[in-house]
Amino acid sequence: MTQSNLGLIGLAVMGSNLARNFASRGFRISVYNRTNSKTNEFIKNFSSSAKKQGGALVGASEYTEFIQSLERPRKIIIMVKAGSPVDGVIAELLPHLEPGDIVIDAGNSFYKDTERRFLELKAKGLHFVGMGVSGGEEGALNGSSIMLGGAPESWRELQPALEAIAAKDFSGEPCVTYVGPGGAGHYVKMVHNGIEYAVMQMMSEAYAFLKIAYNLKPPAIADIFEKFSQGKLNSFLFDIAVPVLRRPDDLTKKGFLIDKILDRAGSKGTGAWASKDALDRGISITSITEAVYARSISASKESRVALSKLYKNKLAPKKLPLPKFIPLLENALYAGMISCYAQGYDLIQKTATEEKWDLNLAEISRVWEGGCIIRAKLLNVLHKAYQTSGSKNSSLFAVPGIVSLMKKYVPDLRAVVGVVSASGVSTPALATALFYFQDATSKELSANFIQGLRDYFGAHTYERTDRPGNFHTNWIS
Ligand code: NBP
Repeated sequence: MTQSNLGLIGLAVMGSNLARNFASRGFRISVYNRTNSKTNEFIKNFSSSAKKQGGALVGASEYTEFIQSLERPRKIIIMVKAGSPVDGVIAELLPHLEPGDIVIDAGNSFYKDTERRFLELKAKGLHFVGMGVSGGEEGALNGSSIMLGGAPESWRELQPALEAIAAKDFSGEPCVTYVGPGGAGHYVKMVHNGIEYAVMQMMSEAYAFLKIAYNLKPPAIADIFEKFSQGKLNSFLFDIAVPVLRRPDDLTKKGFLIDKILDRAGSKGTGAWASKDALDRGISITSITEAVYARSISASKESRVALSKLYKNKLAPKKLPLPKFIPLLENALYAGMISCYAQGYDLIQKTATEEKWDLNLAEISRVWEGGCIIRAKLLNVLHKAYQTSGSKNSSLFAVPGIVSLMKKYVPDLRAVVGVVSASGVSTPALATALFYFQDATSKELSANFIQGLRDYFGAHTYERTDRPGNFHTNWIS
């Protein structure tokens, strides 16, 4: 019997598209799903096209059959709901596996779960890989951005197959990389998702201001965003913003769909994971966390509506003529997004140091150039800036190519935050992007004042600027 190159468990949106992607690149892949009818349906729908593309999809209704169909060492991708289902699948697989087999969790698992699973399987002579995959349904089918964590030998074993299915970066290279051991791949994917939250929040702040202060209708905002996407803000998210804003409401046949969508944002929690982890590690990722909070406050629609009746007096919009404001906004978003990447990269660096991961921020920027939700021209700028500087892990604000950009665009970020705030529209992500930049690049902050207060009420001591040591003052005498 011809054996399959790979196995995949979980035939929902991501798993089925990933399996089709492998098959379309000539791989033979066995698939299994808990609910067997989905496996049968999948094979019925896609096996003949897979064959035409030079690959093969093989359905299995039981684990024994599934395992026996795989070549050794077995490479098994799990693409099921994150959390306990992953542990459940691993437990079911274990009796069938042999030392050297590789189990790959390609879902959005929390990196600490990945670290635990890595160690548990290592103790049994098995390899466990935590693989961050970004790009949603379309990416899974046509090419995602892939961040792999695990043992280097697992990477070497999987590299050819993953390179075949990954998206391409700006130079045509596959958007897949070995990030580091254990949970490193899922960690970097978690930070990617946090950045995704912040970028979307900044875009929604720009949308809100154009809508409220300039009274622009969705297609007019779409025109502005379309121009942005043709320039330095070129990105997947600005590209898809245009059809989202232009879509008429098919249901009522009146107006635009965006105006009918309830202003309550959902989330799967990965942004909050990044924020909690940053708090634990003492790293500031304010724009990411503000984006998480913005979704939280959006969820309390009823309370917002009730309170809005008590506070009707919004400030009058103070605005510049639109043609003057648009280039400022474009520059502000650009600087804000760089600041947001700097926050995410600071978190990655701190974690890499604490966990002893040898991460490379040029390479991480590179694999985000294609396939993933945050793919953008800016990622190529960050990748090249790190590469040219030769420093793979310094603060983004210290990288020479970025210093000049921030010097050029931060004044416009400052102007936009001022104008928008004064008009009564909230800009939590953009404002904190500015504050983060200002604080991270400030010689002096106001923390001396905090230390004075802390020493007064709690004798917490303080350090002095003119001599070493810890000091306490008896403030009351
Ligand atoms: P879902 O997250 O919706 O999970 C559905 C799959 O999990 C089905 O195959 C289901 O089998 C299986 N499953 C469940 Br639920 N519990 C199971 C259990 N106890 N044992 C075995 N199988 C179980 O699928 P998805 O949207 O394709 O996402 C898969 C992973 O990829 C998730 O971790 C997700 O966060 C991540 N991800 C998703 C996207 C996206 O755009 N959707 C993007 C990037 C990453 P059944 O058919 O028998 O119910």
